[in-house]
Amino acid sequence: MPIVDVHTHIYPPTYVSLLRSRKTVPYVRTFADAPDSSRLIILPGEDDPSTPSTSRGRPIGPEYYDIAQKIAFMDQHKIDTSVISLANPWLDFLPAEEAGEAARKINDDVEEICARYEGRLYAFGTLPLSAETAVIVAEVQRLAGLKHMRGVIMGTSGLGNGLDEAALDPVYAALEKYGQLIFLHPHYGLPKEVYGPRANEYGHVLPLALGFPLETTIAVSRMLLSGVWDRFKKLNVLLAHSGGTLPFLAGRIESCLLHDGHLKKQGKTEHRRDVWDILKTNIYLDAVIYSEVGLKAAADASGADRLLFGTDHPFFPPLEEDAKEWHSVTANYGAISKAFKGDDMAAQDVLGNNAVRILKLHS
Ligand code: 5CU
Repeated sequence: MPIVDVHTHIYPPTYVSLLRSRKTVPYVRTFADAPDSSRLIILPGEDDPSTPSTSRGRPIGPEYYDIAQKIAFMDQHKIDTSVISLANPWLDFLPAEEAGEAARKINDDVEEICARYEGRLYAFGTLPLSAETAVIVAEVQRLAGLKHMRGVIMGTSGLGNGLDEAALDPVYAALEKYGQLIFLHPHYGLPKEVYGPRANEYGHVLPLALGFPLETTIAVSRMLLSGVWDRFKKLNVLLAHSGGTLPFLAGRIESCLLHDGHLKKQGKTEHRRDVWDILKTNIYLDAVIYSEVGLKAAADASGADRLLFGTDHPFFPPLEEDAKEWHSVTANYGAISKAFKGDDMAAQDVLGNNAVRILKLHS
């Protein structure tokens, strides 16, 4: 039975060079007080001058860009196949005139990396979302012809105003037409004020544990409310981190909608697909939630046949230098075996069969 990791990132060498050439977030650099260690600074506000340079962002080593390290990690954790994707913030920050060419170069690099490890690697491509719509649509079409591409990874900002912007419709139409799934992944989190004046004392816990999942939840809710899935009934989206908090909050979203007089007057509470229908028809959820409780909510909301194992490698490496196994991986394996205790078939499906079927791997 195959084990397939659908949530696993890479910064290909071309992208790392781009980050090394930059002076504002996102960038990679070394600081004078620690010249031997490069740091990857990507999240909004991560280079705040009040943070010592040696704890800004995260150390970046070859596990972020060297595919041999990804393969070694897969071997170590018994992962047969990985569907790799460029990590955040993708190409969101590039000026319009540079984005199209950068996307083609990075997608070609990733395609070539996959071809080197036939059968072990597939990928989600990257879209030049700051470019003109025609350039984005052309890249969607081009990706559909690349052997190892199985969809696209996207953040929540879309063309700049979020995923409920009508201007995205031609992109959604192209993704639907070419049968390409969106792997929706957070990056921007929540405004830093919500974390309070002591936020610096809590490291990355609040933005990563709560900001990321809430960002995803809000982005998907906006898609739902703006009727994206009423217009694009076959548009499929894989949500990172088991859907943020969507499985837990879907009932509340549906109830708030039904009780909204303003929406009712506009006829928006009827003649629409409800959240539960979309969760079971258009949405897939990764199994990167590290606990049985969250995983069971995801399975209840979308069905065990729509859940896909993931690791988030190379993020969350073990802090112990001699550790071989990554806690982030064993926690996700453990959650699957507990959530599907007594149902080996469902566990196998989540570990790999679902990904093979949904992403048409090995075909
Ligand atoms: O640790 C982090 O900042 C991240 C990140 O930026 N992206 C991701 O996918 N996981 C963790």
